[in-house]
Amino acid sequence: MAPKQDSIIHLRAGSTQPKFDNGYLTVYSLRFSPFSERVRLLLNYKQIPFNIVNIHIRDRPEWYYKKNPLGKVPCLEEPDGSIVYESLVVAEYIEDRYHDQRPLLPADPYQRAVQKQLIELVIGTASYNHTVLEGNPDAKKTVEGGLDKVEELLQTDYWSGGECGFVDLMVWPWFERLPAIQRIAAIRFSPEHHPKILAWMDRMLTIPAVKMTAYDTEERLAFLESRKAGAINFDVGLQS
Ligand SMILES: N[C@@H](CCC(=O)N[C@@H](CS)C(=O)NCC(=O)O)C(=O)O
Repeated sequence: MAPKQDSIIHLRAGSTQPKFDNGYLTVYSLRFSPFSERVRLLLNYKQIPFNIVNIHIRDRPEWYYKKNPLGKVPCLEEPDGSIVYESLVVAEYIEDRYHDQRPLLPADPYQRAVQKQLIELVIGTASYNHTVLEGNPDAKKTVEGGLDKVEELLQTDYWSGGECGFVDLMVWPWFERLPAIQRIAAIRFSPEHHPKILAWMDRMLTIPAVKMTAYDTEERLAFLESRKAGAINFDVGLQS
């Protein structure tokens, strides 16, 4: 099982803002949120240490709006209190700020734009609706159709080309959860229909940062089951 980096439950309204004096970045996050996972994965990939503060997005601490006025996660805080929010803005900021630590994005503005638009294309194509968990046949059809289109789009070993790059890390969280979704919703996602996606996923799972950021499948299943049952539990597997 992957080492747990976040062991404290999601903070709610009325909670006190945690303070850290270790000089690390702080990521305000939500477990099982693909947007939050993007940021944690990139930081792990670049081997940048960080604190995690889990935020309960259905009962947010009042102080959280001072971090991100939109109230969404993820959000990144520098030790000097500077804030960056929106997952792709945060990721590009990390990439630029820590460019020497395993650079991922090309310097050329056009090539950079190409990588960023590919992220939008892949995520936009692999569309997903949570009602698939409840057996909504239209949602299931849409997810399966999206995966078929993504399979056609993938032409290289990695989305970014011959090696794992920025696009791979930014789209990974949406794919990591597919095996668990498949177990609940019986979506068609198989080596027969999606050999390229599955081979890419196998390659991704050999990358240490991907492995250490990944969730335990049983925990993810328990989270998805709680969502399906209408009693969402972000704190599956965490201590209070
Ligand atoms: N565009 C945002 C989306 C982030 C987002 O929607 N996060 C969800 C958690 S997965 C959230 O905070 N939802 C709470 C809300 O929308 O009020 C990003 O890329 O960071």
